Amino acid sequence: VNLRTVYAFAREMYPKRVNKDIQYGTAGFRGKAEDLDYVMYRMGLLATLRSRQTNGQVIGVMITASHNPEPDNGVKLIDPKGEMLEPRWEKLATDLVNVSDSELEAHVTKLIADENISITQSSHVFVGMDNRYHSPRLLKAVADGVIALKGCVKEFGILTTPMLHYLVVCANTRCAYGMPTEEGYYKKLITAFEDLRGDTLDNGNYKNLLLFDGANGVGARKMLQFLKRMKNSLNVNVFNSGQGKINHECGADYVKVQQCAPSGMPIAEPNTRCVSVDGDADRVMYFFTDENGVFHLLDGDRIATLIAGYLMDMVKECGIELNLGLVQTAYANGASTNYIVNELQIPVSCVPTGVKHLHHKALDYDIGVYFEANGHGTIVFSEKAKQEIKDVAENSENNQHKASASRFLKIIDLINETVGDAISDMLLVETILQAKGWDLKQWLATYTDLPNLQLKVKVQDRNVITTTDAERVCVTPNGLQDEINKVVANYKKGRSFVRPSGTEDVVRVYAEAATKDEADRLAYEVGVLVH
Ligand code: NG1
Ligand code: ZN
Repeated sequence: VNLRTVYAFAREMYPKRVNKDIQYGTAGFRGKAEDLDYVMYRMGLLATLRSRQTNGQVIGVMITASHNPEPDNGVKLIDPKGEMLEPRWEKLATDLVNVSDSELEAHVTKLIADENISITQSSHVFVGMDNRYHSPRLLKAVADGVIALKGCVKEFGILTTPMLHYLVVCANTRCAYGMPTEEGYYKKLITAFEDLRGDTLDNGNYKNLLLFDGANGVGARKMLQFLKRMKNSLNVNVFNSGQGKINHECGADYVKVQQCAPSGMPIAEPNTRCVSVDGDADRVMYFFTDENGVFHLLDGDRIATLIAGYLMDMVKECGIELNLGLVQTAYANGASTNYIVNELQIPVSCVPTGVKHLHHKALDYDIGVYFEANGHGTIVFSEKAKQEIKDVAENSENNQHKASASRFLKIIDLINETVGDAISDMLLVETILQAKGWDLKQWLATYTDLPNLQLKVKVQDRNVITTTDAERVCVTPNGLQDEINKVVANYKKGRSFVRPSGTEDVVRVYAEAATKDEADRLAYEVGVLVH
């Protein structure tokens, strides 16, 4: 590798025009698309080095700004096991992006030496992008970075984020998880779904009709690809399929934060099942409007409780014992946590915001279910769990156990264990609702959410706020937590916390209380304390 060429090329094609330092946050780098070319090129360099350091395993680079507005874009790296980039490398990413053009050469040389990277080791990078109009230009920048260091780059074009995670894992496990192709992904999920679904599509109150809000993002495109390959096993009407602006008044984040239906969808029959995904299809939300025109949201907490309860029953039906746990963040509605602990009697843990924390904690269980309230989550199974279920399916003399275990194996196949996957999660929810014969009203009746509100507060430096106890308690500024406690004490069922966002330059305030009015007031009062 001629390093001189790498930097001459960088300076000429991808100069760093931005002086402000940026940070590899909760979901990689995000910002205005026109400021990101040098970031992408440098992430191409970094992914190549990371691949070399992990003995040539495939590293993923996803170009997306998820639920952000159309002018934004971003980039996140995927580690060999399909997980988010290791924290130490997040720091290396931040440092690499912030050095000046003239420091770049010395910086990379030092990184190679510090990390003991063999420059002759082969290197493989998979790149995917969402459907923003500036994504192809940024994808080329990533590819140029990889090629500059003589790495191998495979461009997959438009993908959902979870598809890229799947592809990385398949490639690094020599196809044990599935075929590392887009077709392989569809085939794995569709085969499992259609086997589970059987021939009788309607069941009880469950009706085979779903309205799908694709957020004008990749989720819509890929859902249409699914439908082309499915045997009418799910009747899906796709809206916001790409004519409008990505995430504009639609998508999972809009529906969750605004607590209303997206635009771009027709007024359906009351109680029709509707679903929204976000711009890169790693989050999912269910909702419906009832006969009185009232909007109801079934969010990530509720999806988690539905899945956890169902899987717990499946474990029992297989006649085995596995420890199943649920992982949430502080944003989980208090009512959902109560329901999990008291009704489902499943252990629950709370971790800091960001999927990597949830995923990591979920691995502590035989079956770990994790979801953020915003609809991002999945289920992970230990090798032990998979083996035990397989044993029952193959060898049990109890026919009922055997049949349940076979069904369980298909459920596992339907789940994208590598990361939260809106379409895979949705197909799982559809499977469970169909099995129970439930409509959304019955699902909603399992518990009642506490009214809540999230606010964003602009401050000079959001990082003066530091937290502990899974972000539920403020450590600094001194005295802030005492003030929050005093305010919260005035509210029945009151709970509130503040933390600096990892993806936006704001402090987030969350509050819940017995009534909507009180939740709103509590949020504003705490917001004032932060200001
Ligand atoms: P920040 O900006 O750190 O709150 C947001 C979401 C996270 C996660 C990331 C990545 C909330 C409150 N926060 O993080 O859950 O999804 O974006 O997309 O929803
Ligand atoms: Zn997303």
